[in-house]
Amino acid sequence: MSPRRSLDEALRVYVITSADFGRGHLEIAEAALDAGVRCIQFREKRGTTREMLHTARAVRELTWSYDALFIVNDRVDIAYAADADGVHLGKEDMPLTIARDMLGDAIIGISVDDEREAREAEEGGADYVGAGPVFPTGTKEGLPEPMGVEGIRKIASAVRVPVVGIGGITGDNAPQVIRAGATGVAVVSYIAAADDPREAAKRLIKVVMEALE
Ligand code: TZP
Ligand code: MG
Repeated sequence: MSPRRSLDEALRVYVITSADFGRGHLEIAEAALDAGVRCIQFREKRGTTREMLHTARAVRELTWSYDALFIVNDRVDIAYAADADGVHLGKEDMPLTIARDMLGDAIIGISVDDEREAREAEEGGADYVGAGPVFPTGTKEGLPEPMGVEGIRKIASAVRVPVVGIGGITGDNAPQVIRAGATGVAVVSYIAAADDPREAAKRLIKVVMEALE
């Protein structure tokens, strides 16, 4: 399998852990991995660096045991120290070129709002782009207006790197995001706040795979 193809496949259902919904990072990651998810992002904005590193390492170990990718949100230092496969960066985080110098050939994902930003990220060497919010979401504050599936369609036709849709994605609307050209969907609350996170992840995988057929 080419590296590109295996990244595409790992990104189909991309589960982001968050401790904001009453469950811990490990519990969320384990439910998702057990359901068949192949890419976990550790997203934690609170606590000390030591605490973050401790939890990130535990999630890293778990992802290894499932042969899944492990990506750290925002923090290049934590990604490096936890031996992550990569990092996901937004506009307020380490610039892409510097992160690339620091992390070598690790996976670097960049958040983008539109086609112009997506092209810039691709030209700068991003491995994938995260595009959103696709739909309204309460999970993150200060976001621009939802881009809808049309926003995904425009971004996916502007770049060759994988496009991962994010924001308000559920088992009901994920197929539209995939059919608009996204390689995969990234979710926080659909898994972290689910009654049964494992079942939610299984459902998401199922509908995404069906939408690709
Ligand atoms: N970036 C854009 S939307 C978003 C982030 C981190 C939140 C996604 O969370 P949810 O719960 O899947 O809508
Ligand atoms: Mg960020």
